[in-house]
Amino acid sequence: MKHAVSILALTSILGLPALVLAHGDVEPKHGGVVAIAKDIDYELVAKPDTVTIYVEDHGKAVDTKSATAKVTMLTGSNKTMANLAPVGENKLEAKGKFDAKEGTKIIAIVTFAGKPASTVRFEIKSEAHEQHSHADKEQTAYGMAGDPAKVTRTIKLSMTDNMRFTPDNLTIKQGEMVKFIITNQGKILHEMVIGTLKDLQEHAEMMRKMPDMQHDDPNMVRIKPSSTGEILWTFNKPGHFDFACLQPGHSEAGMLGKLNVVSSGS
Ligand SMILES: [Cu+2]
Repeated sequence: MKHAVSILALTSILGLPALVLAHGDVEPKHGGVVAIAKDIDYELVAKPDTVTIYVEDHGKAVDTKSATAKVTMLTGSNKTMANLAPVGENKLEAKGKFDAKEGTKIIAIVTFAGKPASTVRFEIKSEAHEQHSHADKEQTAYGMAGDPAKVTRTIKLSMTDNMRFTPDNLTIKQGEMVKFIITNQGKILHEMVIGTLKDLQEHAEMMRKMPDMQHDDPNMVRIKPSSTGEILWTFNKPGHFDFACLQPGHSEAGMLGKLNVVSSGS
């Protein structure tokens, strides 16, 4: 077998349904899987002995000579890490032994010199699945990323070291585009992640496996002590959703909240 990976697809590590593609489909050019982060396209090709990431900006190759990438592959409970270095043109590559197969989740932290790192997530799916990309404004069961120009409501929340959000039970009308302004009043790091309890639990599990992993998904914000952060979220689907702090142990200690999105028809 020359290659272990055939058709690849991508979802977020939360396993969110990839329904709407805000940036449109980007076709893989090298037989890999394409993910978009901050408007840059990344194509990951995983072979048993090599992992390569190709970087493009709207179809144009991005010179990667000042870039590096740190890749974490999770296949079941097996974790493999690799540091990718520039190998010319728009490529970053690492040699090693990689066991990428259906179900493998791959997280790449790509850093260009002098710029903040981007987190890019890939998941290898079977051939039966279609190619999807995880765009920033992906529709989820609990809404989608908001637009700062279209905020219709602001909700202030605080988080404390006794593992509570205040308030922790919110009623929102379907269609509201909410700007959450969240203040960490504690002395330790907290975060707020919006989702369904199931997604949040899966995410918490991933956090336990990779405690150093940084995130930049639109449904979450990580807030340092005595600091304030924001989430912009459009609640375009009715239902009962949740939010939580997924720092290890926090949601288990009660750092959770409820979001009740009431249908615009009621
Ligand atoms: Cu917390």
